[in-house]
Amino acid sequence: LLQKTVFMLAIAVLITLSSCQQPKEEKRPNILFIMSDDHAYQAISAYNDKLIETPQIDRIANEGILFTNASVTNSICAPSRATILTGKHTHIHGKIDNNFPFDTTNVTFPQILKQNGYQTAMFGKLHFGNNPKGFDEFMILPDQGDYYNPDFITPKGDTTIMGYVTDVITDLTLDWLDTEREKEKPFLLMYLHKAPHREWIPAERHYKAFTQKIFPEPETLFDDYKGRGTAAKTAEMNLRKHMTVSADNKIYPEVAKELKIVEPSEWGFKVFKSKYGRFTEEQKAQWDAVYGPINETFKKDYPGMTNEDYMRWKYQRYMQDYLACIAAVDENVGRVLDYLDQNGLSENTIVVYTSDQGFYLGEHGWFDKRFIYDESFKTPLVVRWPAKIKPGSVSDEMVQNLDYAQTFLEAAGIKAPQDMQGESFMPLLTEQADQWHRDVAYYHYYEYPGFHAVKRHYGIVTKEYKLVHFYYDVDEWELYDRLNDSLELNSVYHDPAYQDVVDSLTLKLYETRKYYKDSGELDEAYIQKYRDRGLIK
Ligand code: SGN
Ligand code: CA
Repeated sequence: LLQKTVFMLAIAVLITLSSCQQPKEEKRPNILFIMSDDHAYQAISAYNDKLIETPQIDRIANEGILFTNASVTNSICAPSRATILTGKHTHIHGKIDNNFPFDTTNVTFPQILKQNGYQTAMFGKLHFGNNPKGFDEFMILPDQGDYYNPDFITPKGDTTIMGYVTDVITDLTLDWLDTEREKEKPFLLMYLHKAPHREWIPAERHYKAFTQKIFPEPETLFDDYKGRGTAAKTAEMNLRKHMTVSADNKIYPEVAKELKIVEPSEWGFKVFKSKYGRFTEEQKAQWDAVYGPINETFKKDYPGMTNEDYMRWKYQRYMQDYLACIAAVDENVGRVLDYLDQNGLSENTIVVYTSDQGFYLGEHGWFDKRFIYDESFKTPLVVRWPAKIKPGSVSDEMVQNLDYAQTFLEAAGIKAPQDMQGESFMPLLTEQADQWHRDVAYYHYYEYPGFHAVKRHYGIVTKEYKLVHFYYDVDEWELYDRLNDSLELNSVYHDPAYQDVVDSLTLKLYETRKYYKDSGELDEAYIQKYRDRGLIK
């Protein structure tokens, strides 16, 4: 008996020792990456509640961390998405604009997670011109997708689902969680909204309330661009001049024609007809019931409107529909958060809410994005991970969409490939800000000539300054003092008082371009690609 007891004791000691030497492996987190399309941080109440309340997105911020200085490396859809997936700048992964397909020989973080035992799925907008790699399951919108009764591309073929796109993408996401999720594996779920992308068509349940609201105007609605360079003056994204009264502002083409309004082109009428044409008879009736009376009022008011009145009217129409789209996004985000709670998944799931870039909500008289100026350079970012992040945290560090790949890989305990160019922001999630190093964010925009005519430019942004070089058909520099001119109304590049800043930042820009392997030769090579495509001579 004694022998047996000693033997059992020895076994017990051995087991205890070995479990001490190898601490219990931490369970790898799930990742729920929620991204909407063109959602401005100005339209999230966790950032600012003057336009809309977004209680569900705010929940992520309140129970996690809010980043006040998150940005993108190139403020346009597909390039941003390619940067998110590869952890590389656009000049490296090659998806510099929305035009040509993504090069699928690039290695993406979902592929790496999948190889390491994650279950992976993607639902919603990708906009790559080809299918995503590294996903066990996907259902994506073709190109920009449609708001009503959207088509989807799936590995098994194409399909159309009746309903409102934001609800439909959420249904697909919840259905996957409920019926496809393999409970023994961690998951990466990319839940990607089309909303609130142009032409801002809300869900029927939000038509009425939002079309009756009046929203505060931004103080730069009537910006004359005096303190800026040529690019701001020639961009084609002015609400009055470039927003279409039909497709964008929902005036029937026949009403616009009767009033002799000349659209930016016949294209506005064409887009209206194709979008309206997708509605079922019932959806048309619901639309007409609310937008019909708006058309009637507009018919009466338009002849007496000054340019200024028309600008103001356009701003209100724009905000009413744009923000109504966000109301549906917010509600649906709430459905998914509730699912996580109800299924015991919240604690160890990293939930990210962000947008593929920022957006102008009438600031500087604009809509759209593309510029390095704040509203489009910055993007919303809130992250929740109860197992690690202290609730109610706020960070003003300059994280970028470049950083997700390395952040998620680190969270999953996987070493990131050497050639990824971002920096894991895990230290910022875990109160170790001293382990975070970026003091300069690099930016490069290419899609010119193109939609909205925003000139090619690159630049660097620090917490204090922004230095920008516009090139190709101009050679202009701008410098903004971010602390003293937060609206970015006056470039001080030529102000002698800033000469030292210009000198040191020019050097910093040169070093940053070198560090990220960008260069004048590469700029020239990408211009040549535009020539090869026949987009320029
Ligand atoms: C469409 C829009 C543009 C928008 C681009 C890119 N026009 O072409 O206003 O800038 O998409 O947007 S539309 O009348 O067809 O809606 S992105 O988010 O995909 O980059
Ligand atoms: Ca976008």
